[in-house]
Amino acid sequence: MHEGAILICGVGGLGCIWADSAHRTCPDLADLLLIDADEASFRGSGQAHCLHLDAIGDGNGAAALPSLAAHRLAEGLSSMDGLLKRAELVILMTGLGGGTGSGAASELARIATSRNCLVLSIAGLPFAEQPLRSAIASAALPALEANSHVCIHVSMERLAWYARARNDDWQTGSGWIQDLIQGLVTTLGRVGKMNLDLMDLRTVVEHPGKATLIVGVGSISNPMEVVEVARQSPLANTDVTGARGCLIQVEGGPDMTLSHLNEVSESFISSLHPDCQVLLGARASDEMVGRLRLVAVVSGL
Ligand SMILES: Nc1nc2c(ncn2[C@@H]2O[C@H](COP(=O)(O)OP(=O)(O)OP(=O)(O)O)[C@@H](O)[C@H]2O)c(=O)[nH]1
Ligand SMILES: [Mg+2]
Repeated sequence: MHEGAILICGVGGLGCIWADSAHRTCPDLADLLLIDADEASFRGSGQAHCLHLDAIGDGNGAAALPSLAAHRLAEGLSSMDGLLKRAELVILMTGLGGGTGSGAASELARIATSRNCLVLSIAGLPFAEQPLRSAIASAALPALEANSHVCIHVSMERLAWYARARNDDWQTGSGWIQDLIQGLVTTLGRVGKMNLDLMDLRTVVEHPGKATLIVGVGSISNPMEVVEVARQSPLANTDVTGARGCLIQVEGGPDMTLSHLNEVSESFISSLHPDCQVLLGARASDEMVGRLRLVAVVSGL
């Protein structure tokens, strides 16, 4: 594994599905850690490091209580010491509202932060018609936010709506989570024309205030549409107007020109604060031919 390692980590059933499908977009650039009480979450993920939280050993996922899950995580994580030691950036994904994710995710974030990792969390929030799950999620969210450098809320409702529009599956993140992670990991894990790295990410997330992540993908023939898609990515209540910090990466194929790059980045930046600190990166790769992707970390909200 490479220097300055990126660790993609799924906690709980849904978190493991998201993490696994995101990792498939960039298997050579990041490690994968799956954590759940239910062993079924580890099936089919050949490359994953797996942490099974079922201390009793009945294999059925008996971590129904968040507090129990947090406790088991702290115990079990010692076996993953090397993995955490290597990681500089932890991208943590979880669906809140069950036992495992709601309990163990914030504990993992706390441990990773205390070891000087940059922690970026993606938290799925339950559907409105799940009142009990919603209450568990609301109780769990503050600790996850407090222990993460960036914590994005993803409304599952919005994800489901988005998935229908894209004819995709919401449980795997409707393509949106994969795009986001692929964009972020290739931005940070590979050398581009204008290179952004983890130091840049740290600089941006250190602006006081909230931070969020944005991604948009589209055809190179319509750069403005890419910006529009990015502005509508399925996050709960995100308004980036007036942001003070922004790391923005534009990716395309060898057919991407400087004018594509300018059009996308300037249009996006125009909605931020006039004094916003902007770090801009760009990268061309063969697999992006005919397409453009915008990935931004926006902070100081
Ligand atoms: N409607 C619906 N919601 C789901 C489904 N699967 C997961 N969710 C949502 O995703 C959240 C997290 O679910 P999981 O990831 O399965 O929970 P977990 O962390 O594994 O927790 P435990 O299984 O209780 O230990 C739930 O609160 C639900 O809101 C599903 O099949 N249908
Ligand atoms: Mg589960």
